[in-house]
Amino acid sequence: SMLQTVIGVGKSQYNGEVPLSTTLRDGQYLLLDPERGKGGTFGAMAITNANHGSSAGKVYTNATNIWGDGKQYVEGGSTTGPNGQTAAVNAMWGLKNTYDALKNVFGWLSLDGRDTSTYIAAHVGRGYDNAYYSDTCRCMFIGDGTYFTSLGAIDVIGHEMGHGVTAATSDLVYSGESGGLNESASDINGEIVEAYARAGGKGETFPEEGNDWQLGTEISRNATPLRWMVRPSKDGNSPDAWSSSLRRLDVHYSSGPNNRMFYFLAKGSRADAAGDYYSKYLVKQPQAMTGIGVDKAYRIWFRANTTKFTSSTNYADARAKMILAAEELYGKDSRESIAVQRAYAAINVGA
Ligand code: ASN
Ligand code: ZN
Repeated sequence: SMLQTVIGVGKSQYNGEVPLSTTLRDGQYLLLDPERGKGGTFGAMAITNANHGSSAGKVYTNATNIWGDGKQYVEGGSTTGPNGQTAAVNAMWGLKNTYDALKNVFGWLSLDGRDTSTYIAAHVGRGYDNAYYSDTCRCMFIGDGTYFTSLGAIDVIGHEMGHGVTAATSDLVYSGESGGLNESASDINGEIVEAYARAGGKGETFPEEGNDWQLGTEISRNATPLRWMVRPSKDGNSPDAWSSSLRRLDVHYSSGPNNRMFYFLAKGSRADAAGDYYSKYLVKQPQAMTGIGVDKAYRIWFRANTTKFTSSTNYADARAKMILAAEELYGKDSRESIAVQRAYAAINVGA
């Protein structure tokens, strides 16, 4: 059959009209992007329609190359095409931007760095309020949401694809301290990729601005994000600093201190009347520190997670390996490696 790559138009829910790389095959268009990934289940990066079931379903097809209607996806509602193409557009835009950010900045291809293609199945379950990565299919699933709106915001997709990168590299065990670090790796990826997309989705460095340091603000109906990176305890469950009891928490809470460490490393810390930088959970209040910038902070974190962490890495081991990664990239006793030490000290690790 004839296979041709074409640029389509996606009318997304969160990012307006976006260009999508699609495929024309036998007279119909597919949400299949042959420029991003090869092999895997569909031979290219794809979006499928789970059609409210639990399996991936088929790749989206359409008679024209205009997808979705840009409206908020409503279950059984007003969006065009099978089960709302708008949710599929959200997914494809998030996946494309995650893929491009990792490729353009790190030369990292798809989940495994070897460009094995992945996909997202949209409309999993009914009114399902979550998104997740599965290492069985090396793919992701997003729900339509009930409390949340369609779980296809860029930081959510970046988070889920981050799980795929971690699974292919350090493979941090998803419980205890390593589980918290696994979750944090995904939160960091989601946030960094979102800012990269907002800045235009091009270039070999991560932009300094554009992060809201909150996960899932766009999918929230009441502007309450899932997680706060600057002060994780705002969610009522996450600690702001490491303690010996952290390992017993749900991984979406034990991620908090490492998220905060990453924020300090990138942007610095200072006294703040609103309490965003100081916390009742801290044994020792963080000393004011100067950040090294988002780009350097993520280079150090990504190198540590993909080349140094093991499946059992805990907070203390993460600190040691982050210092090593900073030394390799920027030199021994560099400003950057000292900043890593200060950022971990600020969450009570290796002070
Ligand atoms: N969205 C969640 C996550 O990726 C799903 C889960 O709890 N596994 O962490
Ligand atoms: Zn996660």
